[in-house]
Amino acid sequence: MFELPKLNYKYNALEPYIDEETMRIHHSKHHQAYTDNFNKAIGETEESAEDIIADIDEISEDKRTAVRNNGGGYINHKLFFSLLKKDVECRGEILRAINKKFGSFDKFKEEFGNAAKTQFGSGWAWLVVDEGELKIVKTSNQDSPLSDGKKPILCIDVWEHSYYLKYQNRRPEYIENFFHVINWNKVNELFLEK
Ligand code: MN3
Repeated sequence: MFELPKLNYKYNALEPYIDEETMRIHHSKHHQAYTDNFNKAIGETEESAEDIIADIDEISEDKRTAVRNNGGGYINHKLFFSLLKKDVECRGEILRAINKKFGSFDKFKEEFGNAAKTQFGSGWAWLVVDEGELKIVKTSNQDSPLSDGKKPILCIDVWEHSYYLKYQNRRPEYIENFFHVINWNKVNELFLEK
């Protein structure tokens, strides 16, 4: 049985960029629902959720869509919530790699922001490591880059439930403010694991 991962910060810790009520509902309702529905879809298993999603084609066809959507929702939110912390500076290896790949941090921010803005409908924008290289990708619904063999190290949830209470239709403002709550130390750790 998979359990809802606990947050190591309070629901109000990301104010004013992400409001307390959004965090409470997003974690205790949405992430909980993905967790419960993933358990229902997958049943007993010894595998990690990440491995299941990476090898999604091995799941029998009758269960695959439910596992992909709810297992994806489970691991995507697990990563997303673990990467949030206010006012952490981007530095170290990850900053060097970003500068090398994108030219500058501002250029990276622009490209990542554009991916998040232009994801049509519900989905995610990601910074991934793909064969040793940093890349920005988008996915729809709860699809994970893991299913394409890419390792996600940063993600932004652009489902309306992640910003609508505070930002309504102003997705670009949510994305701009998201840059204040990225735990770059954690992103750096994931990058160095590659
Ligand atoms: Mn969400």
